[in-house]
Amino acid sequence: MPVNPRRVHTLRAAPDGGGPVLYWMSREQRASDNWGLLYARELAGAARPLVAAFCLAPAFAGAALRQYDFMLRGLEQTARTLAGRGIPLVLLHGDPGREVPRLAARLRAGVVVTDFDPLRAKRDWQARAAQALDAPLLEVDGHNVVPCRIASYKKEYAARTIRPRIHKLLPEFLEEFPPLTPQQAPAPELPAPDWAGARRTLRADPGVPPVATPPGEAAARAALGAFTADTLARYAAQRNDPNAGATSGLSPYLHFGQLAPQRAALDVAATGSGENQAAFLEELVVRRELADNFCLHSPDYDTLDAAPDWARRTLDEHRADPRPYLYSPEAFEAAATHDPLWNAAQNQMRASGAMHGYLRMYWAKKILEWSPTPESALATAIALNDRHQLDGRDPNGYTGILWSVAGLHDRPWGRRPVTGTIRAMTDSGCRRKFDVTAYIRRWGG
Ligand code: FAD
Ligand code: FO1
Repeated sequence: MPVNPRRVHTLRAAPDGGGPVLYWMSREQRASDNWGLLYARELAGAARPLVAAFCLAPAFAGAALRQYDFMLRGLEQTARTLAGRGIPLVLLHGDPGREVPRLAARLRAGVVVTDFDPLRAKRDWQARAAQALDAPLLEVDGHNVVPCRIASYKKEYAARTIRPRIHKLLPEFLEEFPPLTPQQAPAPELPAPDWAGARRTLRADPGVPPVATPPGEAAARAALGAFTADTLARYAAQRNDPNAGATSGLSPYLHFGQLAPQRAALDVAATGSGENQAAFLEELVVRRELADNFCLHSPDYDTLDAAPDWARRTLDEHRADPRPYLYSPEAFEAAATHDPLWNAAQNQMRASGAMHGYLRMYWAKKILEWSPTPESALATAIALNDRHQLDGRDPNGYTGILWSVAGLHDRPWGRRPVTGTIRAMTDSGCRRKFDVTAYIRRWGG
């Protein structure tokens, strides 16, 4: 079954020279359920060699040892799975915008296929690669069930505006994946990945150590299986309770592309069509694809310029309001505020590389209240989220933080000091929702 051509977007048009097909793996770091890899395999057919490559950037958006360790251990597993299909994975390191065209030239690649990714750094890598390549550069959206460029051609205002567009297109795109057939043409002689050597090129802060979450495609599928079998039945009712363990925990696997969101959607949809499935698919498909839509159409996605006008106005109107508490980024990082609940959430993130979604909203909104300016609040929230969270450095993060701090995809609420009409969350509001004392006892506040 051919890959739907509407998942493919041309970044550089040029005649296909007929040489080997190069798949530049970046966002989708998996062998199965990977539309970019499947499309490259389709182009290779029976006669052309297919080569995969991953370029390790020495630094990426504040990623620390925690995130690089998780990613590289997952990539090692993916490389072994690909080798089992006769597809070599070349591990490059340095500037992807330069290293990938160099490999393409060495291989005399006839065409290069890579993953859709709306983040600025990725689009810069792709733009510079496109300039240096002779071969065509094709982008495949392997992250969204409905390709981001197809779901909408503009910045959507809210979930309610993108939802109907996505639901209308699900019958076309929420399809089963074809298997990845083994490579038929003889693969060129290529160096085996030097994982230890690549790790030595990293400039990743060892101060944020690896976490226990098991990385890789197999662990991701096991987590999905455990979710659909045990937790999904509680999802609608308990997903906002940080003590209930009622969410999937899939975000690190989705962020690093070790699991296809479409696989999660297919497996959850296969269990039925009740309120639990609907609630999960709303988050996994509508909310997540809204985040990619936002970052694709708002390249300034990590600044207040990308916030809605009403929100920027209200934050400006309240700039001079006295802050009830003021903390430096260092104090926030050290969980040294007056609020035991906020401190416990910060502790959960530092210790485990994760924070429950409901508390992420509270966590970011309090940073807005207790920072000297909205700009510094945004910078602090992004820096801490990208430094400690396994799933950070993701369109979901920039979108979630802009939603919390600057009303993105939301509407005005009752006016308050400092935060104006930005939706507020309070400790007492949390106490009405879940057992705050139990959560503080567990994570320490
Ligand atoms: P589940 O509830 O099991 O949801 C399944 C999947 O749906 C998630 O893995 C995620 O891919 C998607 N999803 C769920 N909620 C959202 C949402 N609100 N927006 C977009 N997609 C969603 N998510 C990240 O992946 N990386 C981040 O850095 C990140 N930072 C956030 C910061 C703030 C301030 C806020 C409010 C939210 C942030 N989110 C982020 C979104 C959401 O909180 C997480 O995706 C979710 O908590 C991950 O846990 P889970 O996989 O158990 O979620
Ligand atoms: N993508 C790459 O192609 N090369 C990298 O070296 C790389 C490092 C990296 C580190 C942390 C992290 O969270 C993501 C990283 N990514 C890298 C990007 C990742 O593959 C995702 O594409 C984006 O982060 C999400 O859009």
